[in-house]
Amino acid sequence: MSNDEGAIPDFLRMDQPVSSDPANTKKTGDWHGWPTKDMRPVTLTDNEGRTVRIRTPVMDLEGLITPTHLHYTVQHFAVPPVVESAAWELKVCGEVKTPLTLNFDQLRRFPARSVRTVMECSGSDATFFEYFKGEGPKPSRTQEGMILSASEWTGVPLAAVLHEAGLTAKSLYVRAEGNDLGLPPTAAPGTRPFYYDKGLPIEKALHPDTILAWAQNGQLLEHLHGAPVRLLVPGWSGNWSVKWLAKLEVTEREPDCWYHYQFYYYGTSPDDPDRELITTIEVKSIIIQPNDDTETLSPGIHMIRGYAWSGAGAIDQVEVSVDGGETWHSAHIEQPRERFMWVRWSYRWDARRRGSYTLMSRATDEIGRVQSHEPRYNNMRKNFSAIVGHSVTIE
Ligand SMILES: Nc1nc2c(c(=O)[nH]1)N[C@H]1C(S)=C(S)[C@@H](COP(=O)(O)O)O[C@H]1N2
Ligand SMILES: [Mo]
Repeated sequence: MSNDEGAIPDFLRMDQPVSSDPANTKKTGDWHGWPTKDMRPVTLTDNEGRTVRIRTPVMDLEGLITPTHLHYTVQHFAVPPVVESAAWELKVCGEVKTPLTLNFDQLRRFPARSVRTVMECSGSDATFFEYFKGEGPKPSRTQEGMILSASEWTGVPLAAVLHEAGLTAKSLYVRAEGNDLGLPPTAAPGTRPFYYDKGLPIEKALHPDTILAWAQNGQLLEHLHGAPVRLLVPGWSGNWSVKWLAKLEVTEREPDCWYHYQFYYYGTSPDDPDRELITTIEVKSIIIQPNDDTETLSPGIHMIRGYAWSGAGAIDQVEVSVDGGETWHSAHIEQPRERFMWVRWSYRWDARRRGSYTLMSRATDEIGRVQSHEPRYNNMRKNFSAIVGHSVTIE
């Protein structure tokens, strides 16, 4: 059979006009976007109208990957100027055998890898602390969105770059510095503006899934997510994943980064001698269906669905309660179930009887951590991960 033009049936030819069902003429907007549930992130804009903060409509998501335009963004200082990848450089210095300066092309000569991971800001769900203490209204994740998302990130292992520079017995921390300069509003008087930085312990820095990422969900990084290159530390709170990466300084002693013991810590006060650095993401689950604005449902079969994740390992089990935690039922974990990703889970609820119900979900990860009923209270209101009850009436 010949392969010339004439053999190609008309409907396969790319130069044919595309016809559309007459019903479509009434529809306007993006053709490839039909049908679409209108999903909009909650955004904050700067005084020139540019988006600077994004909260993810987690309650409306399907699947495991958060589309990039819906992925949350957080940063502490003003968004820094754009650095084109052609002008970008990364300095690798400190306790290494050979200090390096890498440009974008040189970075991309190392063998790459992709990592799928949930990213959660330590400040996610912070208002639940007040709610649990009876000092605030119940927050609505549906209306407020969340600083919680999941992406596939592509880049090179930080370990490859560190090995190129050469490690020594004194290479114990890697201080990653961004290109955003600022001064936290709560910094002590006299504190000078500084570039956002975090000092990663060498074990986590050398983990093969800790990468210097230049792409997210199949596209080069967007500026708000740290272009041209960011650090990505899967399993640890979002604040470790330094955006707009400019410098890696290897040190022997733990660097005194401001966002360590003045902000992202567990403790009772800024002077608590037992302050503990926040690292691994807690084990946590949330119910997305029915969403937390739903007050009533009709009698019948309802799917209770949600997400569950942990920074310490894959999710092993999710249980659901409809009676406020008296009895628990095993939920179905929807595949795939990956080390750093969240899972989707579902429970078929036979809700034929009218009455009041309190829905809860409880996650267990593969290292045996179980989501707790009590929040871990801390001065900075970080890492809320407790089980939240959601009341619905079947009527
Ligand atoms: N350079 C820089 N990197 C940063 C921050 C920052 O303020 N500056 N914020 C961190 C915090 S608190 C979070 S939660 C994540 C958010 O990453 P995203 O905006 O891509 O979601 O970036 C982290 N990386
Ligand atoms: Mo964060």
